[in-house]
Amino acid sequence: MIFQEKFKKWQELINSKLKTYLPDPQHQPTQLHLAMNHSMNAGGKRLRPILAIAAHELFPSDTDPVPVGIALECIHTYSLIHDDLPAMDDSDLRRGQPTCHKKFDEATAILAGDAFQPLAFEVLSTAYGDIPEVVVDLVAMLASTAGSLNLVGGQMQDLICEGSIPTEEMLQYIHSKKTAAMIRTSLQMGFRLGMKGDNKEMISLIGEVGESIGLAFQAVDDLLDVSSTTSELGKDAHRDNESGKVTWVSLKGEEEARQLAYEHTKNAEKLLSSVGGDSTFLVQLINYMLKRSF
Ligand code: GRG
Repeated sequence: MIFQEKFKKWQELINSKLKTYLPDPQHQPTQLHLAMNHSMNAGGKRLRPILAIAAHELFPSDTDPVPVGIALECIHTYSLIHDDLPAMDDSDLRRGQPTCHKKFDEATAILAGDAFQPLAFEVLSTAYGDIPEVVVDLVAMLASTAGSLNLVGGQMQDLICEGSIPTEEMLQYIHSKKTAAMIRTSLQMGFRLGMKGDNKEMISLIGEVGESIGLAFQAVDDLLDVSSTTSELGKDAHRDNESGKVTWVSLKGEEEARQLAYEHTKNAEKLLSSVGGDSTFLVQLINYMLKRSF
């Protein structure tokens, strides 16, 4: 199957499975559940779930990787809802739709984001309840990635640095925590499902692959922010400059940011060759992420 068809097939499967996990807006409080459905179904690319699925394909098992993808997308969507809030990025548009607080209100958006966090862990513990050692690992991986040493910490540091010029090391720290951590854990969680027993070395190696993919992804995101329009991106374009956010593009220029994205992608490919297994789809996916236009 050609890459695009396979990517679309997984996107559609994730979207249809998401419907079975999202709370029905008929349940009280309707407004909260409508808000969760609005943000989740607004049209995300589902890259993190598909990365998890691609990592599972390296050494596939009979265990379904889709619930791992759903859990990742719950944490990712919560982080986008909260990032868009007036106290953070104050954005009007996300995934081509009004942001959660614009469509509903601020309190509803905060609570919708909050509700996605336990939902992620509920999905993992119910879907893989018959393999408790796997649930324990998946929960530990996702919880640590979502926490103050990764996603939340990266976001905090990003806010602290707004309006100042961070060092290259600081910028790399922010991107590693805010963006790459979720991509790293997507690969590790998908890979974990196919692993026989505990193999810390392989998990760490696949984590390095994810770190490189994540840093490439952020550099591409920064390039798209300056070169694309709001309607192409489905979110407010030129936001980094307006909010005084320093990126690789503003720090080093577009050419260097493009080169950085390329080098991180090639490094990920190189590391992947030491992991082994069937990396065809994952290699195609990371090159698609490098060339993406939205
Ligand atoms: C609020 C705890 C907390 C964290 C927020 C996700 C995030 C951290 C900030 C969003 C702003 C941003 C540009 C982050 C870096 C790149 C990124 C995560 C982009 C969005 O991911 P995509 O392009 O989005 O995969 P879709 O909508 O396709 O899922």
